Amino acid sequence: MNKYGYRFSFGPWNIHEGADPFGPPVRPSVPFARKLETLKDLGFDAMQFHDDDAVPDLDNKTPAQIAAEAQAMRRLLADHGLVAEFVAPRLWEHPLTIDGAFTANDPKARAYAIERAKKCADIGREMGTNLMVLWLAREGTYLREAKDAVTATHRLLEAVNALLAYDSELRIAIEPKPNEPMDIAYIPTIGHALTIAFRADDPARVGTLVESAHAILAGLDPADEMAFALAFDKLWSVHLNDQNGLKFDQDRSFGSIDLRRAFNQVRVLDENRYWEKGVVGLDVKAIRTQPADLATKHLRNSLATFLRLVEVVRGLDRARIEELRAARDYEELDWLILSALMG
Ligand code: GLO
Ligand code: MG
Repeated sequence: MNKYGYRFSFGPWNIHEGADPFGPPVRPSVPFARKLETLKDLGFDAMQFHDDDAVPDLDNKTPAQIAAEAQAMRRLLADHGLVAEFVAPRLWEHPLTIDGAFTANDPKARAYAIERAKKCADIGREMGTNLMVLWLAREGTYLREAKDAVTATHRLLEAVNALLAYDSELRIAIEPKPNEPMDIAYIPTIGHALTIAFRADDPARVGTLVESAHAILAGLDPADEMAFALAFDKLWSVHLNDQNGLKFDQDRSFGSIDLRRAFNQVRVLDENRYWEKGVVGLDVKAIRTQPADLATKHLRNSLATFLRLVEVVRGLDRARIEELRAARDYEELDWLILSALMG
């Protein structure tokens, strides 16, 4: 933890091999143990997990094996003074989930998805976290007519309810994303996620995770998406990163494209005491050209940018801002913010 009280996390997928849809990996795989060392060395506090990051090949393991491996992972983290922030079911790689998991037309696929997510809840419990993140990767369509969108929406709500009923301690944070891999996803924004949350059987146990790039891809401002969730005490995690326009999900270093947009995310988080509510997750990836031995700087930069922006936010002249708001002198307010950012 740093002097501001924030805790930081990233996932094993944030140190990656650099493959893209048109080219193979360009960096060797980094063993999990080294990723853990890097996390610690860079000053992070927690690791984010997919279920199979913690228990590889879990579909072919017994409940006892799954529990034993999850416990071993918890001990490994504890040996490094670390914890798991959340565990997320990876519902987008199995052949059964080609056309969706909870919203697939095929009942076998839907049953698999629920069973897999229950196993993920078991893993979380063994690893000492009750937070499950649902990134609903394949819950959408390439072709509008392929699924009934009303039925699909109800199926998502039913899946959330099934998980809440399965584990009475479980908390679910829905991570919206408007597209990729699907053409159009069913839960594209925080408003969609919150509707599911408030209609769930136990609304107190369903919240959200806002990822900067996902909000930008939806044509929205990530700071306002965060603020909307914060207004209802529903921002339980964030995936900070950056995104250069409406194209593929880039997961660029936080603040590296639009510093003002990053500043406003930090401002909203800091003004609402986010450090008391959740972990600052970074979902960033090194650009493909970065040599292997230098491919952790995106994490270092993103964390440092966040902390520098906390300093900027806390150094703002609040009384002056109120004066400028009252006078509607937004050009002067603009200059105040720009001057703070330029140092
Ligand atoms: C992809 C998502 C993905 C999730 C992760 C945790 O676009 O951002 O990285 O955050 O799988 O659920
Ligand atoms: Mg994410």
